[in-house]
Amino acid sequence: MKVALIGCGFFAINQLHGWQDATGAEVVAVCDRDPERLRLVQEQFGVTRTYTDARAMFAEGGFDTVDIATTVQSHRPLVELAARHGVHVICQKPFAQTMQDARAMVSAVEASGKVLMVHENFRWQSALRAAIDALRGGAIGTPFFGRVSFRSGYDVFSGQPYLAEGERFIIEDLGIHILDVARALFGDVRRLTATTRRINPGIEGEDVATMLLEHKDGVTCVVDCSYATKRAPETFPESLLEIDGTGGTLRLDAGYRLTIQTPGGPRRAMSARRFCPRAARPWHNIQESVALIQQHFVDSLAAGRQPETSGADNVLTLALVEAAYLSAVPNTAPSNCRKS
Ligand code: NAD
Ligand code: 89V
Repeated sequence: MKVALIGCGFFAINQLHGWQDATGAEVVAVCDRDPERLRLVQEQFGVTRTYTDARAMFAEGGFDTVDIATTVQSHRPLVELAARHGVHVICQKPFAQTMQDARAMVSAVEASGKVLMVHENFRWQSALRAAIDALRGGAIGTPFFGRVSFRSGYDVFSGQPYLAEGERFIIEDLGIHILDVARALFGDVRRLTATTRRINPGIEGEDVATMLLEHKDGVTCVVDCSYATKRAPETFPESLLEIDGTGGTLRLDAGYRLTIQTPGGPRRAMSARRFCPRAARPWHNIQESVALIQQHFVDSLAAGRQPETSGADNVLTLALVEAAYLSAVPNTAPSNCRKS
C-alpha cells in the first residue's frame, strides 16, 4: 500500500511512526500547508515527495491511500477530493463537525468504490482490546452494567492549543473516543442523557461530561470524562473499565491492570504489554493504538473486509456525540417539564 499523508502537525508524527512499523505499507508523499512542518517531517522520516497543496499531490498521484491527519474543519473537502481521485481514505477523528458532513463523506467514498476508515484508535489500545476480546469471548457471561471512565488533569492544551478555543471540547475531542470504546464493548445505543460542566475558566468549552447510555442489547453504561480531575496517580491517557456480567466481573484499573473474576474460577490479571518503546510516556498507549489501527486498515483491505471503524460505523459514534450535546444543553427539556 502506498500512502500519502495530509497534515504534518502534532499528532501526525505518531501516524508516521505507525506507518514505519506497518507491514505492507509505506508513506510515499506528505502534504502540509506549512512548509516548516513539511521540512521537519522530511528530515525525520525521509519522505522526499512533499506538497503544500493537496490538489497538486493528488494531480501527481502515485499512491492508493490517503491518510488525513488535519483538524476537523478540512476533513470534508479533503475526503471529497480523495474520493474524486479514487483512493482509499483514512480520516482522523472527530470525523465531522455535523452529521450532514459525515454522511456526505461516507456517500462520496462509497460511490468511488473505495474504503473509508475513521482513525478512531482508542479501542486499539492493547489493554482495552484485551478487555473487548474477553467480553466478546463471553469471559463474564452477558454484560449488564458498564462504566468507561477517563478522568485526568493532564495539560492537553500545551500540545493542542486549539482544544482551548472551541465552543465544544471534551465530548467532541475525547468523549468521542470513550463513547466509541463503549460501542466496541456493548454495541449500539438506544438512548443517551448527558450533563456537562466547565471547571477550567481558561478554556471555552466543557471539560467535564457524564453520560448515561442504554445500549440496544440491554447494557446500562456510564461514560464519564474529565480533564479537571487532579489526582495521583495521573492516569492520562488511560480509559478505565468496570463491567459486571451474569458470569463475573471485569475491571481495568489504573496502570492498565486487567482483572477478570468469575465465581469459583481463578482470578485472572494481566498488565498491558509494552508495544512501542519509541513513544514517550504518557503517550505510549496512544502510539501503540495508532500502529495497531493502521495495521488493521492494511490487513482489512488485504482481506477484502471493512475496517471496524469504517466511515459508516463511525457515523454512529458521532451521533452519540451530537446526542450528548443536545441532551446537555440547558432548558431543552419538554416544556411540560420546565419550571414556568
Ligand atoms: P495540528 O494543528 O497540530 O496539525 C494539523 C496540521 O494540518 C497542521 O500542520 C496544518 O498546517 C495542517 N493542515 C490543515 N489543513 C490543511 C490542508 N487543507 N492541507 C494541508 N495541510 C493542512 O493538529 P493535531 O493536534 O495534529 O490534530 C490533527 C487531528 O488529529 C485532529 O482532528 C485531532 O482531533 C486528531 N487527534 C487525534 C488523536 C488520537 O488519538 N486519535 C490525538 C490527537 C489529535
Ligand atoms: O486523542 C485525542 O484526540 C487527543 C487527546 C487524547 C489529548 O484528547 O486530543
